[in-house]
Amino acid sequence: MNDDQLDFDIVIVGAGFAGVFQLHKLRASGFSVVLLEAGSGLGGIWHWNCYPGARVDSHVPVYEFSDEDLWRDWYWDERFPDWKALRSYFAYLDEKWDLSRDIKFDTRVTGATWNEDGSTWHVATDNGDAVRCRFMVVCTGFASKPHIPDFDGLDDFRGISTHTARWPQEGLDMTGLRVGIIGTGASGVQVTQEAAKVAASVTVFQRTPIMALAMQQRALTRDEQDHAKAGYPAIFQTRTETFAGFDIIRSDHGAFDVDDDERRAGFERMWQAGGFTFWAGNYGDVMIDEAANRTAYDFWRGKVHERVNDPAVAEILAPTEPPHPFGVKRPSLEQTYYDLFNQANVTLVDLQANPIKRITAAGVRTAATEHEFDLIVLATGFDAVTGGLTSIDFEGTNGRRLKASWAEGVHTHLGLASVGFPNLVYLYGPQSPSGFCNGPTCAEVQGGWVIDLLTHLRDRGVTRIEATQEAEQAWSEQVAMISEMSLFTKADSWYMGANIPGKKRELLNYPGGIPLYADQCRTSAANGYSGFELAQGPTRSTEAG
Ligand code: NA7
Repeated sequence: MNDDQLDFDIVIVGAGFAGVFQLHKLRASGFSVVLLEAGSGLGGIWHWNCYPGARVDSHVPVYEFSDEDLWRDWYWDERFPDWKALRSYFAYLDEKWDLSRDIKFDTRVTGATWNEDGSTWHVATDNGDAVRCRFMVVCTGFASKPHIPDFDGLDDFRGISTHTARWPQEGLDMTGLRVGIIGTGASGVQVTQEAAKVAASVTVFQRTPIMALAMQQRALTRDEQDHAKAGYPAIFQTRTETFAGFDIIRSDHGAFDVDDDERRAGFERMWQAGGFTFWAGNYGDVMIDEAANRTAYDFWRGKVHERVNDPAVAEILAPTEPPHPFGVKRPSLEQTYYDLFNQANVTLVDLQANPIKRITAAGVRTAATEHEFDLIVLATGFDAVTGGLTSIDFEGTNGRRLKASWAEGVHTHLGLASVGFPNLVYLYGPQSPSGFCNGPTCAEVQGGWVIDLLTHLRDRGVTRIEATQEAEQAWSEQVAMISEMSLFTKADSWYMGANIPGKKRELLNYPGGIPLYADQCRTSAANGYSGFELAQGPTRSTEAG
């Protein structure tokens, strides 16, 4: 390779929904593209997540691509598919879109350096491969960096300990084991439901109660899916018109527009619909008005208390006073979670009353006692939204580092690009709707915009694009302004970066919803990509293209 040549027009990082969509579309548009993926297979988080019970909280058919050529012949077995079904879906995508031929697996991008003279990125990987490209599209998702708390003594534990996202790919049988599960987010709830079926004992360590909603899981037949497919185009359209990219419409009514009986009946209908309906389809003011929010909380609490026999345990799971408003920390979906606490082999430890002191050789020592385990499951979440990006050592203009640049808080334009990092776009990143948005919706809405952008630049011979300082500032102000109007700031959540010690507390995602977000992306494009500086630089050719 000589200095005038690039290896590829575009390097994509990550083979989850966002990355494979980019690969498929960019290749079809004639770009030379390679996708670098740290894992050994497709799927992003669904490559890593294989703990028992791992499944998506989005219902069929919203968690798949809208391309009819895909969904026409694809069938799911359950309304909320598990990780095995999702891996099969990615295998199907590979077959239909012939993805793997342009993917380098087991290749973790460790750093990338901007070369101003050539308007190129030089990408470094952990296996020594280096790649030179014009543009980078980083699709590392919001949950690619597991968070393992700094517990004293974690290395002393003589049993097995694993983070949910690093569950052994060959499997780990919990039958007959004494299992400790730390964390009660979506992963903790799911793994607890499976552990309770087979383990000798399950001890759940809860720091903050999860407001888990009824999944209302059920099997799906091929016939009913064939019948439903006539409505898929409308569902996929609706997905782009709702706040969170689902086909669930929030009510036009406020919680107090109706009387108590009618409100309860409304809540019950949402509950029976299952999934995120009670969250995304609730009364219009539930996410912005604390009194309205409290009515939803109290209904949810009543549902939990109906199922848990011991009132003291029920009170820990669903306290009289909410730890934070309902829905401002991500709810999980559950099937049997609350019933399990009636089983003799399941114990709940309230870490508020009884914090973890240290991990010992035998298990977990809290202020009150030592619990002995064969397996400790760390369902402790992720350095969400930014962790995947800041784990890569991006060096932009004048030696600027992305991680350092965001140390005092994130700043982006459209949640897609940052000053000092030309020709670099990231999908599902900070200040985009990502954390609030159904994955495939975001992959298509944001991803489609990126494909149009890259095509526009190529067609006009533009070799350098960078967000402007003014645009970045305006976007950050907009995110801050909308978040002040919401209740999101009232919880210590990964939405707020508050789950990681030392991370700046701020709303990490765009809280204005998909339609408003997409509108502003479209306006920028219609104005020749306002908020970005476009320049024609030196011409380079690719070896591949
Ligand atoms: P989450 O939702 O971030 O949950 C992590 C859980 O781990 C949560 O209950 C935390 O309690 C708990 N946690 C984290 N650190 C500690 C320490 N140090 N001690 C005790 N407990 C701790 O991660 P998930 O993997 O469940 O889900 C991530 C996303 O994936 C989810 O939102 C979906 O979008 C899919 P806390 O609530 O912080 O008190």
